[in-house]
Amino acid sequence: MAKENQYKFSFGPWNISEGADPYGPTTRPPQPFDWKLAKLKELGFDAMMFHDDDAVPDIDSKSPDQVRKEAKELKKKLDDAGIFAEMVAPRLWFSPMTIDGAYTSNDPKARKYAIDRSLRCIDIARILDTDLIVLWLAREGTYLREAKSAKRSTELLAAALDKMLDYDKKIRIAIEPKPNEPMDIAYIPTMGHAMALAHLTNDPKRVGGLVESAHAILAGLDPADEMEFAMSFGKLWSVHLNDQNGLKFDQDKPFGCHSLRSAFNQVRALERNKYGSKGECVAFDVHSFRSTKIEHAVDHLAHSRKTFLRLLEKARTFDEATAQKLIAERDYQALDQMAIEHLLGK
Ligand code: GLO
Ligand code: MG
Repeated sequence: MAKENQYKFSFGPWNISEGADPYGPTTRPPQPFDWKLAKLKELGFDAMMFHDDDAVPDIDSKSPDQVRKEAKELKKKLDDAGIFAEMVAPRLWFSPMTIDGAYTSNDPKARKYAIDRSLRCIDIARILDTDLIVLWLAREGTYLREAKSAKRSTELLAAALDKMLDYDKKIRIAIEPKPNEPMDIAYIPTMGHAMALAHLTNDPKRVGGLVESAHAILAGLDPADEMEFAMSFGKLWSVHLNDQNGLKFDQDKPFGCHSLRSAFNQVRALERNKYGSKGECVAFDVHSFRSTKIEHAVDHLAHSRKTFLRLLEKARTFDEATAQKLIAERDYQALDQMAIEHLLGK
């Protein structure tokens, strides 16, 4: 198996989930945070991702002092386990305040709520000793075009980012684009949008991106290309590896389970651009199938990591010299077969 050297792995508490879907209830009992942290360690992961309210549950009902106190307790727990926090993300899509969007809501009180909450999230990140804030802009879109303006929404997003960048000069913000779900059409659907939005802020170099494989596929794009696009700006600050069978609901399947070839190309993109050499993590934003029994509640995470390491071996042993020769000869037919044979193995 490939050496793990520069790669550090993470997942979030929400990736050990209970199997509920819009059509049926949970199928597995919930597990406490300490159980999830112990599993993360047991599986050989290095870091955990957090929503602000994973770190401090019921955050909206707590004073800033209480939030800080609980974040410090969590930091101690992580230190004791030898695990670091990769990032913190404000969960801006649950509150009754953000029904019509957070930063782009038509209600100024909702927009203020979203910014205040994002600043609390930065407080937590500071205490957990990470400079990375992830923004999945879940409800920043509309159900109908007449309800909002894309130009005004883009300006509101840039203004919200400015507030965060000004609040703490050390944080970096990684935007996690997604084209749809829960919204019909989201305002920042692709990495191109995220990179462009950075340039409307007062500190573009501190605004980068996170590519989730499934989100790129939902946008009709190639995840490996989305990753290399962000890396050409030096701005791929995290990845959420998973898989997705075409244009359906967001499936968050185990990495490589639908398209091994696409997964191979994602790993190859990361490897050949030395992803991870500045401490970036490989995160798996995957979910168990609803049918999974509790005894197997973390298998999708172990499997995703194992598949990544197997594909890393494949990326490292890909015959680059022959590939270059075939490219020079424009024999892409042979290059295609070479990639297939390489993945099939002996
Ligand atoms: C949903 C997203 C979500 C985010 C997470 C971190 O589609 O992938 O899981 O990654 O909330 O912000
Ligand atoms: Mg994600």
